[in-house]
Amino acid sequence: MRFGPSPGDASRFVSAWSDVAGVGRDHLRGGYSRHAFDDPEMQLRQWFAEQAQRRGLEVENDRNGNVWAWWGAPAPGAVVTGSHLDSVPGGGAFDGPLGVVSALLAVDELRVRGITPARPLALACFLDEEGGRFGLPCLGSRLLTGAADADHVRRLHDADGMSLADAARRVGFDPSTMGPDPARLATIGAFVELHIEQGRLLRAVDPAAVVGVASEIVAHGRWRLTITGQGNHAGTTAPADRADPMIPAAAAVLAARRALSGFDGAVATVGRIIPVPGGTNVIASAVSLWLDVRHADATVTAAVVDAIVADVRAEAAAEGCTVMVQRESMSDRVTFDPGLGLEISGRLGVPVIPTAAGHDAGVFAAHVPTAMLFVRNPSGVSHAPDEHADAADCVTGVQALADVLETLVGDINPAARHVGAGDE
Ligand code: HGY
Ligand code: MN
Ligand code: MN
Repeated sequence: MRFGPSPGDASRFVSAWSDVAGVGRDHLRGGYSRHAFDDPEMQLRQWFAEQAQRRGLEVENDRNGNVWAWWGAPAPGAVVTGSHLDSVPGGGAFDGPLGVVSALLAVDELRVRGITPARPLALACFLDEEGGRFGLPCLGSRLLTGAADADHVRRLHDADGMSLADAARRVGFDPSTMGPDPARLATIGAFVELHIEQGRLLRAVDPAAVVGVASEIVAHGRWRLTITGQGNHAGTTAPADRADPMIPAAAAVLAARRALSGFDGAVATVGRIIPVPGGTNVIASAVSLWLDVRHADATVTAAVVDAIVADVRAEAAAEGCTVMVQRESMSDRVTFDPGLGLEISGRLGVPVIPTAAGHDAGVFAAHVPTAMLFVRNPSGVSHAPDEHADAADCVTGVQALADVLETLVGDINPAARHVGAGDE
């Protein structure tokens, strides 16, 4: 089997990529802002459905806002591949869409190879993987597998106060259908997600490796801290008369970094902080901030959060403020199917690496044999406009995905295969 780009593949990738590259550009933040059920994400869903239909795939929306495209009638043992179309605010182009575009092109590659799958093959785009709009990541895969409560999800709201249910209805999706989908889950025989690598581990393990296979995802979660003080005038309020929630909030930001010295391998981030009312000449009355904390071990992740919160509470008490802590999401450490991962790594001759990034594949891993393919990211930068993967590497990723899918779906009539262009 061919394993390396050919001109035909590269131009096909560049053409497909150019279709999505302009959708959802964020001219204020840079990069892309594509969020659950917003116009850019809906535009990408539409593009995906059209591309799938052009390939003769049967497109359907499931009860949880995920989109599926079937090659062959849905049936137990189906092989599923896909990712997400939404981004973080001001995110990169590749995180999510690379897995979706690669899945479409992998179907083309299988056809070039003359494969007719012996098992159903489905391409899928999952709702709100980043949690960028409603705060709960991997929303579509969590709902499908029963890892998120549908009533709680329907009540989630975005920064403008719109509920997920209303946002869904606005685009013609009935949120009342949301809930576990055991029948669909039972059809999935294996799930494979291709994703741009986030971080630079692949290069550290093998500088020549273009593709890697995921071994695990570290434990990670999100905590919202709401710090309440006393709103007041920035000029006429003496320091002794202040209960300024920004002071404990500042402590939280610094504590997130300081806490790591006590926990090897942990990371903690405050990337989002919202003062109320947010006036330049106003002492805030309240501040909401979000902690993103990750470590291979969930108990260490919890210990890091406790250490940070203890610092914040001490600072808040000194400032006359109160602190409320809400855990918004938690994902335990996930180990991907070792057999599948090693089989893929051996077949492709590529390294196996862990990741600290969450994925829908991490949700499915608890239910079905699941694997992830990473495509080299030279800078390692992700969740930022500079995120980038070279087209040639993306094409190699498509071929690797096609190799994996070919192995998993089999061929209904191998004897009838013609030698596809470039097959050796
Ligand atoms: O946040 C994450 O780890 C993933 O990129 N959604
Ligand atoms: Mn992401
Ligand atoms: Mn992603």
